[in-house]
Formats: sequence, C-alpha cells, structure tokens
Amino acid sequence: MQISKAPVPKYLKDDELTQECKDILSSLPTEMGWVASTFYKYQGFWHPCRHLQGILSCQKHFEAQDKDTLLVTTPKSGTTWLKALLFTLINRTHFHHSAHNHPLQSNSPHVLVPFLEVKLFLEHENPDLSSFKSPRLFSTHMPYVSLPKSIHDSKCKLVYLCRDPKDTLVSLWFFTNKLRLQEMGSRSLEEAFELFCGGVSMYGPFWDHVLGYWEESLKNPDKVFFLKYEDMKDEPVVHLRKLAEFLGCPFSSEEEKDEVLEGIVELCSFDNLSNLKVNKVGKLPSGEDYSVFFRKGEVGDWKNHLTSEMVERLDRICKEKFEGSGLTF
Ligand code: PAP
Repeated sequence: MQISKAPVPKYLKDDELTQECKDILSSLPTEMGWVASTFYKYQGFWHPCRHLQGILSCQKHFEAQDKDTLLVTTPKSGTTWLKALLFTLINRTHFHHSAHNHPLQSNSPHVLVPFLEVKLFLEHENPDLSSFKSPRLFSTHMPYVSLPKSIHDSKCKLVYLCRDPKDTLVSLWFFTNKLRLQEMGSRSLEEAFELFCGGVSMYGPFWDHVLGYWEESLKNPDKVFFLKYEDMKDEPVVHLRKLAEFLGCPFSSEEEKDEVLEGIVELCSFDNLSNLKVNKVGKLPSGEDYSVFFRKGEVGDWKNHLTSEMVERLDRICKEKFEGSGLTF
C-alpha cells in the first residue's frame, strides 16, 4: 500500500522567489537550516530564503510613519505574547480588554500584528498597507543592521524583546522540530545546540541580534525600548506601564484605579491565550498551526533539557559576547 505524503506547507516552499532574490542568494554563504534545508548569510545574519525575500522587499518598499510602533524580537522570545499585549495596549480605547468580542478572542496575535518580512512583504513585494489605521503596529525579527532606512529616518518607535539564550534555544528547538515534515526527521538537541553556539540559528547569531538593539537602546532610549522576557514575566504590570509611557499612551489614574493594567495582563497571559479555541484550532495562511506558538511559557525550562556541559559552554560564550556591554542574562 502506498502511503501518501502530507502536502508541503507554504512556509517550506521556495518556488515563488523573485529573480532578484535568487540572484542574491547565489552569492551568499550558506549553512544547514533548522526547518528548510539551507540558511543564507545576509548582512551578517542567517535566514531561510523565504525570509530573505521578505527582508529585501521590506528594505526596498516599507515606508515607516512617525506614529508607527514596531515590535522587534529574537525568535522564540515571547513575540506572540508581546504582540497581544501591545495590540491590547494601543487599541484599548476601541476594545476594552474584558469585552467578549475583543479581537484577541477570535484572532491569533500574529494576525492582529503581522510580521513585515515574514508576512506582509513576503506575500507581496510592495503591499498596500492603507487598511492599517494609524497608529500602526507591525512586528519583525530583522536585525538592527537590516531595518529599512525609513525606520531610522522616521520617529517611529521600536519595542525590542529578547530572552535568556538557553530558553530561546530550547524553545526554538521544539518549534522548528514541530515545523519539520515527518520525512525530514527531528533535529537532535545536540545538533541544534552546536548550530546555535556557532551563531547559526534563525536571525542569528543570537548575541549580535541582541547587541545591535541593546546598543541602540542606550544611545537612543526614546526610540528603542529594550525588554527581556524574564523581566516581563516577573513584573508584567510594571513593564506594561513603562511600555505605555514609552509609546506616549500612559494609563490614566482612572485606568490604574479600575485595574486596567491587571486586566490586560490577564487577557494576554499564557493560560488565557493558549486555551482560546482560536489558538487551539487555527492556522496561519503560511501553514503553521497557531498552537505551535504556545508551549510552556515559563522561565528556566532549559534546566529540563540542557546538560551541565551545554549550560557551561553557552554561558561562557554569552559571557564573552556580552562582556563590557552592561547586558547580562
Ligand atoms: P515567534 O518568535 O516564532 O513568533 P514566540 O512567540 O517568540 O515565537 O515564541 C513562543 C514562546 O513564547 C514559547 O515559549 P516556550 O517554547 O518556552 O514555551 C511560548 O510558549 C511562549 N509564549 C507564547 N505566548 C505566551 C504568553 N502569553 N506568555 C508567556 N509566554 C508565551
């Protein structure tokens, strides 16, 4: 009996690349990919070819506006969570967090806050963004050096989120194995660890990504807000308040009294979002189940997966890379 293979999901297809992208790809260094077979090094960072195509189009065509907010994250640092929080924060006068028809009740945070290079500028080379009402909210994983020029030239604000590299690695390992087709087999943690330590991970090297935004946040604190997953987990209300001030939409004393901050944090909590029907059964047009963006949502899960040798080695690499920067994990 012949067993029929599952259709290849869109996120693994590279047959829609532009000629320009194909030409650039042929000149770039390559490495083993985590989901698709190959990574390409562009402007110092590793990408599968589809992401690269989105980056190139975005660099060419994205026109940032002064009132835009851009959520920038290292993959698996809590993007889904911050998308939900920022959307709810910025749109709180239109949608009360406790409303039964709040958009998060029926939409993935990834639909409400689309990625520039992995969605909008990947699906269309120059997408029509006129349906996005100001203040617009987008997201990206692009490293600082690859941001489109209009982002630097405008007064738009960047919220940057990263996470302890050990938890980032473990989360990325689980996530990418879920996205691999059965016939590709799973990647072992040992293999993933080696790649990560060598800087070869989605939008890696991890430390270069983080340092790019960290340094910019020190130079330009009104432009870049730097946040860690662990700090947000520890004191979500405190950091949500700071985010609102940074974005120029501080909570009023009335809102503080009505516990709006606590309500938003609750709406966007891992337990609440991961249990919503939409996030259990929905799927992105590119083929990823919404549920792959929710796993444990905890700090320190690396303790359950990494050996003490792995921890020692990754800690040592990070100590060297972040030395003198003032940043620790
Ligand atoms: P992305 O970068 O591919 O969009 P991202 O959302 O950053 O993914 O990563 C998912 C991680 O955030 C998962 O971590 P874990 O593997 O360690 O569990 C996921 O569980 C976690 N996450 C998703 N939603 C929330 C949330 N509301 N609160 C806290 N963590 C969350």
